[in-house]
Amino acid sequence: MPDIVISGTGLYTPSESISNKELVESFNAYVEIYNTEHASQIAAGEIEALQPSSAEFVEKASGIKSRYVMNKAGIVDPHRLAPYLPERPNEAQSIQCEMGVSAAREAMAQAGKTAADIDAVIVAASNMQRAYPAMAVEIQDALGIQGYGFDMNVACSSATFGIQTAADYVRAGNARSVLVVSPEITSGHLNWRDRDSHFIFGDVATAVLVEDEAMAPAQHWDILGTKLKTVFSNNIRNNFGFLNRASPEGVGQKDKLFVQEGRKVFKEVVPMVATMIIEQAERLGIDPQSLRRLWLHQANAGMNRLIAHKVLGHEADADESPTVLDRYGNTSSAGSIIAFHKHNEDLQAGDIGLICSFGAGYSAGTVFVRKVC
Ligand code: CO8
Repeated sequence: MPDIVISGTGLYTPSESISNKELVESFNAYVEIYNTEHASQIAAGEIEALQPSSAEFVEKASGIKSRYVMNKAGIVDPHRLAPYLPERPNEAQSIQCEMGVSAAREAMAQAGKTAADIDAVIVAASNMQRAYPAMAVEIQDALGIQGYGFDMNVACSSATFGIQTAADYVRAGNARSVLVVSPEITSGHLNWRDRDSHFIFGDVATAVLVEDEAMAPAQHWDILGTKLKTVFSNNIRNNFGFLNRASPEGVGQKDKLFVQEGRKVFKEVVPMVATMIIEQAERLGIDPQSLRRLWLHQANAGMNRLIAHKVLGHEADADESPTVLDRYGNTSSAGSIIAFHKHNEDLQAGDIGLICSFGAGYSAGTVFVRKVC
């Protein structure tokens, strides 16, 4: 059976970003407009006045300071609070394809690979911009890759589920080199008018190249073991779909955009993920406390602090559990891959670390990796 490795990673970061201050200013302008327009109903007790948001609360509750987005103008317009992402003609490259291709090219370049070396493309992300043709097939075509491609969605855990799926294809001999691409346009599915969640997400794309070690470059990461878990929960949900459409404003149809019970998610997911990591480490004969670095899903700084503490047995510092949440926000499945991509070069050969994701489903995925050379 082949040994399976990560031989390259790539990242596409949008050019525009929104600070907490900018976001809260436009949200609060919207609140003022809404409350003024509905003053008589509010005074009559028919509806409740909207409450302003606070940049201090956002940073304290989540650890997020800013987020990258594909379109800033629409999101910070208090009369709109939603990105302008116009539909493109079918003949034009679609936006998720454009982002994914950019990340994929970097991963391929890092591994010294051309399209001819790659057998399959998996697009693993929380939201696809259309039902079909699969985003993966468009990305495959744009890169000039033969073979096959398909999309999969396990919300924030999509990338780690994609990595295990890719590893399984290589292990089974169905492919030797598989690109796992995660173009996350979370801004299209976030209710920017919801005070409880308007600050959470950002846009980005990542790519991971999973290969048979025999064809990998000298510098790569061995995949020591992967483990996936899902437990049904309604605490994070989005009912958008071909049977249920969202209005651009998301008003009156809140469940057609992202909704969550954030407190419950926090409380239920932390122990589930920490236990899963510790059990899987022990199964692989790895002392969890000896893990050199944790590249955790980037949803909330407090969650990551608690999970890292439970796994390592002490408060983790930024070197042991790096964060990208402050600048990127929650980028769904891409979060742990961004952390890995940006914070792995300084590790030494033989160092063992963990890429871990968790989110809606509930879902969680672990990928234990060891640096080679
Ligand atoms: N400004 C000021 N005050 C606020 C604000 C605000 N914006 N929002 C809430 N408050 C107030 C509340 O009203 C409340 O006041 P009071 O105590 O008087 O009632 C107080 O602040 C506390 O509110 P919360 O309980 O909501 O605040 P928390 O401390 O729990 O923090 C978080 C909220 C940050 C959401 C936190 O609960 C959290 O991060 N939980 C985990 C969330 C998580 O990990 N979710 C996973 C989502 S990712 C996923 O899997 C989905 C993938 C799909 C991606 C596509 C996306 C579009």
